Amino acid sequence: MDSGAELFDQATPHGSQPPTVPVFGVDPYADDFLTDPYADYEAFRDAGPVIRLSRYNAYAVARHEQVQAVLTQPDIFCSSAGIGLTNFKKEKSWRTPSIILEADPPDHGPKRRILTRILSPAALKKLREEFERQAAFFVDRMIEKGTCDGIKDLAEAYPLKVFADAVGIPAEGREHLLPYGDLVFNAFGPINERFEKRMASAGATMEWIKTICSREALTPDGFGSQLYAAADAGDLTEDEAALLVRTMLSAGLDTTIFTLGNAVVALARHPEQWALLRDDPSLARAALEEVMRYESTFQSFYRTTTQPTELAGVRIEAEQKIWVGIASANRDPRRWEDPTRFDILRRASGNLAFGTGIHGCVGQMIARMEGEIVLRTLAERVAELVPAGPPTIHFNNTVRGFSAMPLTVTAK
Ligand code: OVM
Repeated sequence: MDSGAELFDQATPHGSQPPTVPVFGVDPYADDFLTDPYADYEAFRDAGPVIRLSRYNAYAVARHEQVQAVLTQPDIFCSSAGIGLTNFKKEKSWRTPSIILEADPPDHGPKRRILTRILSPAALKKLREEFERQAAFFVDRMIEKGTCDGIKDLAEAYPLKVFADAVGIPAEGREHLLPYGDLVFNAFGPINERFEKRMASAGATMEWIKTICSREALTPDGFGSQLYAAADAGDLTEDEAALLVRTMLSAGLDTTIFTLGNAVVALARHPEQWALLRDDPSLARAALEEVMRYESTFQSFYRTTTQPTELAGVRIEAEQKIWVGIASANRDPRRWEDPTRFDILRRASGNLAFGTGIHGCVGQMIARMEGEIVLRTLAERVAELVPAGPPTIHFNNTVRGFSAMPLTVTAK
């Protein structure tokens, strides 16, 4: 792929020396880019601390240092103009904006605190035993089958059972959750043909999501009902409670599903790393962290400048979209030793897969709990975990993952 940079002179209002911003014409949402984005990310990082993506009229940061800098200055690099390419201040979004993800202070904090409380360590502790039981069930079923699909039989099946149960969604209609998540994450890129095609067949899915976020649709004991309890306590309006149920369903499935899938694919492709985990299941937590660094599910999104600013010596005007390459930051050799190596023994913490700053993933504890339990259960129960065919990539503008991974598994 040709992703060579050209140079872009910055305007010089006061005759000072203009830094040049490298310009890339490549489409980071094209199938061939998404199939293997990592060489292009390297070119982005090597060209400079701030570059331009001319096709989308956006700036971009691909190095760990600048990604972190953007995410920790939410007053300058805001979320309320949307975290995709659509600028909510100028164009209408495909759905009502999220009241947490796509909000800035002071609106953001109170909503964030409610989710933090519902997803607290004490709340998660009550779920752990059931999450472990379900992991054992799905892993044992894979072993019984012998030849199975690591994506359908485990990575998709597990969160669709345990997380949807935890939110309090009925079993019926859960097949809409993945197509809905697919729309949400496609919309964090451009509204391109990939988005439009899937939106065109999503009528029933959009309807189902709307009804399932209502008070009446939810079981009495789940996270969803707790959001309505917050409404009853006067901390949220009824509409806000529904929108935060929608947030849980938007943010809590595709993310964990693709991450579990990326873990299975990475372990199946690196038998020596699988052997390390199998021989010491207590490495599950570290293995999950390395999967998130090595093959970050949420690859990229945007921030929008609220004012003229300077980043790494580069002047950026107000109202500019900035592509934030978190998956690229997680492979930046300026931050990681031998970043292209999948190594579950490395210290992968400090990776930006969950973001960082005020919008850092509020669900990261339940996500880590799911991931750790699944990887530990695999390590405890499975001896051989061997590819029975190549994985099939699932193309999405923003999340990276697979739709199939044929496997042969044997009992330990
Ligand atoms: C939301 C939302 C949707 C997708 C992801 C996310 C990663 C949040 O609707 O609030 O966080």
